[in-house]
Amino acid sequence: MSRTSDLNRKNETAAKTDAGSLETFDVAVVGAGFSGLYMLHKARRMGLAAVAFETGDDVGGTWYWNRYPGARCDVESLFYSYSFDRKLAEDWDWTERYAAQPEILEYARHVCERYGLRPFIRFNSKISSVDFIDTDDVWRLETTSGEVVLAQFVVMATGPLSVPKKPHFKGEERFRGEMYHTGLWPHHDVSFDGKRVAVIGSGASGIQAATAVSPVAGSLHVFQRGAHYSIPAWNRPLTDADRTVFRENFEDLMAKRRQSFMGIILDTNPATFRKGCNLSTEDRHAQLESRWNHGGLLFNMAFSDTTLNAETNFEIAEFVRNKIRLIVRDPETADTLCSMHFPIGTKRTCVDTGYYEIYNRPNVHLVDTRKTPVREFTDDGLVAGDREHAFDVVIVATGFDAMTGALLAAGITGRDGRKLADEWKDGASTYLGLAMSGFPNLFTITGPGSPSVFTNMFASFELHVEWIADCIGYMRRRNHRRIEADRHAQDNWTSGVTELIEDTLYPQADSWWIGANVAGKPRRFLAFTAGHKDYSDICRNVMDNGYTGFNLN
Ligand code: N01
Repeated sequence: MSRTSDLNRKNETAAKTDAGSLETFDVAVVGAGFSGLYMLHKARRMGLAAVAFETGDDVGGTWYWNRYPGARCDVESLFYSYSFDRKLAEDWDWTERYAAQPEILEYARHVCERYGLRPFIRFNSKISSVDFIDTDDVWRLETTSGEVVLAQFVVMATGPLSVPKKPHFKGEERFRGEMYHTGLWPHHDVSFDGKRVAVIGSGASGIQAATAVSPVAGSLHVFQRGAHYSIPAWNRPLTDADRTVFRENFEDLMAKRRQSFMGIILDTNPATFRKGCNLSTEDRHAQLESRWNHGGLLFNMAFSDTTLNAETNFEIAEFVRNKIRLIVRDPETADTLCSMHFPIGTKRTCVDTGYYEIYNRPNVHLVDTRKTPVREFTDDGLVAGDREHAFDVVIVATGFDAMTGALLAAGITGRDGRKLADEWKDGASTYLGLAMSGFPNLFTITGPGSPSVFTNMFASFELHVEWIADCIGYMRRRNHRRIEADRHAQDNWTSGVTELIEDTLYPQADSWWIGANVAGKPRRFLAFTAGHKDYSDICRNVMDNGYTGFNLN
């Protein structure tokens, strides 16, 4: 749409606003995943007129869309939960150490019903434009079906991993079998029984899907472009005793989560959390062995210099490669699984439930697409290198346009006709990952420049929701109509986020954290890496000092 017709439409809306003909809210929340649900609940508890828009026909966000076989969380369920209501924790029984997607989706539904949120969510409502009307200090939101509402505040709860990245493979239209992206998995049952199955991609989604499908598929080919590091989850059922200990210590544990580096409780006491380079080889090995046996994401936190010191990092990576070689019997397959091209921890480490073990099954094959790239699809399958493979089902697990994809897709235009897409053409820039200069009264939950995907998302988004709610409350009490990030504060924040990784190993990886997985996306690190606690302290200071770095009118 041209700038002139944009302005005409806005003027028309302004006139309608005067006439009071459009529904008007205090707060419009975009997205009804876990962060959107909490934002909606919080706003309603404050007595605000709030509404949420959700593309899907149910709540759950990422857990609504990513319903592929094997999907489960990589943060322990007890902590991958809300902390704002002890009674909610008392009434909900997680069944496994790492919950599977159906249970997590059920938790989202339970929360939605428990707090009576469903009537305030508009389902099947994808937001296509979000425009600021300067004259009225109000946002105009429009859905793809033409519904229009106005809101004083907009909260983008669109999630950092919600826009699937699906490459177009030459000839894929010809393929007569079934093809599904993990991030857009269908709602009907997909059978793999005895079928010839391919998985393209070996990040967290590909690893989980391949593991789940391997025992039932007739044959499974995993097409691996880049090898990823994966650590065992050692998933197990939770016992009554686990849940009782958690509930009895709920406040203390959740306070520790808030004070932690990753939103996951971790011993960062300098006496025990030490640099690997200061330890003996034996001590390093003992520490790694103990972390491996504990499993999960905390493996990378064995030492405080994992992503700072190349030698420490190499030793950790070698430890993982040696474990893979012990598990996988075929040496050539093990070599391919060990051919990582980046330091461990500089792409999100995967957490698995028997992934490497699947390669000992006779029906499972690994194809190294660095040697034999996927060239094209055929009627019956695909050609990799010179070889044609026939498949009944192809699972595409090629990731997401992370952190910025959903925000840009919402078509956000701020004051003076500024388009977010133009503002971010050289890379995303925010203040605190929460707000942007030129976009008054619009907040981004776990936006680029916040710890977000570097942490347990529940800890991250609870912090943001509570900060946003406090800010709106503050504005109401003081009769402020507008809050907007100061340009200078935003520039400083964005360069600070970049500086944090300058002396680290992160720039060595072509990760989605840095935007490298999407062709043409500006390469800029998209998360704050100094930890959840430091970040929370900064946000609190900003608030306690009357919203420093923001302009309030
Ligand atoms: O995506 P990815 P994901 N041709 O980008 C390959 C979260 N998550 O959906 O490594 C062939 O990590 C690509 O190859 P390479 C979690 O934060 C969490 O798996 O770029 N291959 C890679 O192997 C995670 O980090 C859970 O060389 C292509 C894979 O596809 C994030 O989501 C579960 C290709 C993409 O890996 C993303 O994970 C699942 C192409 N054209 C996801 N393009 C939990 O456990 C890409 N690839 C909670």
